[in-house]
Amino acid sequence: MAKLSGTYVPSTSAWVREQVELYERTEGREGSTLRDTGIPVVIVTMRGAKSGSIRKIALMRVEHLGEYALVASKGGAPDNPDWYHNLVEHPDEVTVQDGPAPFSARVRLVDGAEYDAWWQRSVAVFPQYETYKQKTPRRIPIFVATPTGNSA
Ligand code: F42
Repeated sequence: MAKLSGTYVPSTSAWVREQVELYERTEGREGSTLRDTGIPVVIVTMRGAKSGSIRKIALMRVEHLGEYALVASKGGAPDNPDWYHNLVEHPDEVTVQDGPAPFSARVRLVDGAEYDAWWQRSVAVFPQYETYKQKTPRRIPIFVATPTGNSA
């Protein structure tokens, strides 16, 4: 099972912290959807850009041919989520959990036609992303997480 070393500092957002905890404790049997929408989520673990601590978030599960889109929507807020900076700073220190155990991944920001393709896939999973897009002048960044194969 892939694991990042360091001190875990939970999100300051209670509903997220609790979902992460439930998902991990039950190996994805519980806490695996966004509230009662029935839409699946994944758990992303990363290294903090400033603290160097271990940070965890839940994101909508947007998977295609083994890769995952990590959509930095933050509900259409004017600013990027804090975790955006973590992935920019430490793209190789990421795990994704989509089921019983996390796997190591490398993330990259996507642009151009690749961005458009992943945006379509993301909206197909979670149409609310389109509403978020209308809410903010910010272009919502998308990282793509590619498994690195060492699920140690
Ligand atoms: N958020 C999305 O953006 N997209 C989604 O698709 C999504 C789906 C989703 C599904 C279920 C669920 O429970 C939550 C979901 N969320 C989704 C919310 C997501 O999990 C995050 O909570 C949200 O995107 C906000 O992320 P955030 O990183 O801004 O979290 C804040 C609340 C936070 O915890 N801030 C911490 C704090 O102390 O204020 C700092 C976190 C951090 O990473 N700090 C870095 C560090 O070094 O430790 C520094 C970061 C920097 O600014 O350099």
